This record gives sequence, C-alpha cells and structure tokens, in this order.
Amino acid sequence: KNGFLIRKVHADCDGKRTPRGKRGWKTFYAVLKGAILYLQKGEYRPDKQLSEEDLKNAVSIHHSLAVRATDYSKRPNVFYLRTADWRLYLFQAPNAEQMQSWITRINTV
Ligand code: I3P
Repeated sequence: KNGFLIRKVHADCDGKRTPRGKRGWKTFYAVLKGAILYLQKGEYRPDKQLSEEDLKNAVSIHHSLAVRATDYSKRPNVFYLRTADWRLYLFQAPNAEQMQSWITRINTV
C-alpha cells in the first residue's frame, strides 16, 4: 500500500517526548513494504533510490499498533502509530477511507 501521509512525531524511542522544533507536520509519500513503512520526501517515483534521510524516516511496524486518533481534533483523518520501541507518530491521511485502509493494513502485517 502507498499514498501521501502527513506525519507528526510525538514521541521518540522509549516514549520520550519529541522536543520542540521536531514536532511539526511533514508530508511524505508512504510505502508499506513487508513490515516497514517507508516515508519518502519529495516526488515519488517507483524506481527512485531511497536517500539516507528516507532510510532514517523508515518505521518498523513489527509489533506496532495503529489506532484512530479520536482524541486529536486539530486535524481530520488522523491515526496514531505506536511502535514496539515506544515511538508515537500521528499520521494524517487524505480522507477517512484512506485512514481506515492504512490502519487495517498496518495492523494486519
Ligand atoms: C510544533 C508544531 C506542531 C504542533 C506542536 C509544535 O512546533 O507547531 O504543529 O502540533 O505542538 O510543538 P515545531 O514545528 O517547532 O516542532 P499541533 O499541530 O498538534 O498543535 P505540541 O508541542 O503541542 O505537540
């Protein structure tokens, strides 16, 4: 599965609150391959090589959980992604259908 997602990082490894200046919303082209969610910046091309930054942004979704962010009301179609190493991301999908589809796909990996 792939498509545009807007990401906010709320907590880093071990659940530590992401510091100010690193909490802004950023748009990525997301590609879910196996148990890895790749987040690419810029224009998407299927043959494009992943940059070092793209690799840093990749999220291991093994033993992670996606849930709709019902308590986050600043933006619509947002879901949480809690990873096994206790990071917490918010992702905004383009619409409700895409949000649900990402949640389902992530949770069934
Ligand atoms: C963050 C940015 C986010 C905001 C976050 C800010 O600043 O403005 O949009 O989250 O608030 O810290 P920066 O880009 O400098 O990291 P919201 O959009 O959810 O308000 P937060 O620290 O209360 O999460």
